[in-house]
Amino acid sequence: MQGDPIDRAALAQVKPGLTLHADAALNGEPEPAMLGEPITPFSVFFIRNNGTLPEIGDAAQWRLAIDGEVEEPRSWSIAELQSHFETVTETAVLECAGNGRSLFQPATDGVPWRLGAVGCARWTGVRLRDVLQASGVKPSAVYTGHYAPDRQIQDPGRPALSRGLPLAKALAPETLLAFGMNGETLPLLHGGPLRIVAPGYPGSAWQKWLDRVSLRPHEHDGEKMQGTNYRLPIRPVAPGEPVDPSEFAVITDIRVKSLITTPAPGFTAAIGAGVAVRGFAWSGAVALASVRVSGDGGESWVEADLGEAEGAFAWRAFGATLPTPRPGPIEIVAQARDVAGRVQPLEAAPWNPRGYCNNQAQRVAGEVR
Ligand SMILES: Nc1nc2c(c(=O)[nH]1)N[C@H]1C(S)=C(S)[C@@H](COP(=O)(O)O)O[C@H]1N2
Ligand SMILES: [Mo]
Repeated sequence: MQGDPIDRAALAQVKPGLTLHADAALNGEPEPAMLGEPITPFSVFFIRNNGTLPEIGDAAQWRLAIDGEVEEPRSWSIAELQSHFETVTETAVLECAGNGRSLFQPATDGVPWRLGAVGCARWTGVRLRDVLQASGVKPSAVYTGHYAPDRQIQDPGRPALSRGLPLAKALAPETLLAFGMNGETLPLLHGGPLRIVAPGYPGSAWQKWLDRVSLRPHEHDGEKMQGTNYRLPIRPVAPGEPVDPSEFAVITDIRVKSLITTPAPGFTAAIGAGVAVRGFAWSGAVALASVRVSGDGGESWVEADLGEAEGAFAWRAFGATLPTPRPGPIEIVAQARDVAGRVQPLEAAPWNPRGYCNNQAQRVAGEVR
């Protein structure tokens, strides 16, 4: 696959169940029911591209440049990264900031993601911190800028995406330059040979096909760091309200959230048998605390059992059995809470012009009979 620009038909071969969105770039997501594994396999992991898929060629020739506000600019092959720095594996949720966008009213611009633009994988690489420190971080550095060869489909002269991280996140021990995913070589579709892994940050910060990190003396000003791109209003805005781009700030930590993977919408449950609810919950910098589940649309609640986390940035399985005493419609809701007490909104999450960070509680309707 490496080196061949993949088309929609080829994507359907390697990720057969994904629903592809109708734009020119390759964007696809699974149904929640396909995400029942604690470690999301490649075959069902969502894929999000702002532009073309680059032609990568021989991964052995790949080089990562480190420059900008450093004492000594350097460049590394993957093999050199592996031999100079400690290799670590971090299990972490990758969620697109636009996941859940299609639930916003009124609708916003952007890929109309439902709930499947999220997965949890084991990412293997070296710490970005170690590689930056090998070049000597200047006191003037405050942000990283990430670069990759993919281009905008309408304008091949422009990078598809160039985003960055605040220096503290770039130097955090969990932030990786990853060349492995789920115990295998990082696939081209997920940014191989090299990508940023920024656990707790939205997917846009996880630059794929990374060939350069430049330390910046100010917030990175690359494509998709400005205007309304991957930014949220700094004040509450009414749904549909136009907001001046000066009133936006870059999205950092993702919000507490849960995904019901079973039952699926339209399920039936037998009277008296109960219905088993299962899924995963996660949050960003602030740890997940608990998940509660309702079988009456949020009137009454049952505390869910929580599984162990495979590290601070992995998602955690939750499960509960809800009673089904009477026949009729049933609506399941799950609501996660973080240790700071923040919860998923039961109704709409704060509307914003580009439809980011929708962590409203998922509802799954079925019938008892
Ligand atoms: N070079 C590059 N990196 C990128 C993107 C992109 O378009 N180009 N999209 C970003 C966004 S918005 C997301 S959500 C994740 C998706 O990662 P995945 O395709 O491996 O699931 O990649 C990020 N990294
Ligand atoms: Mo994204």
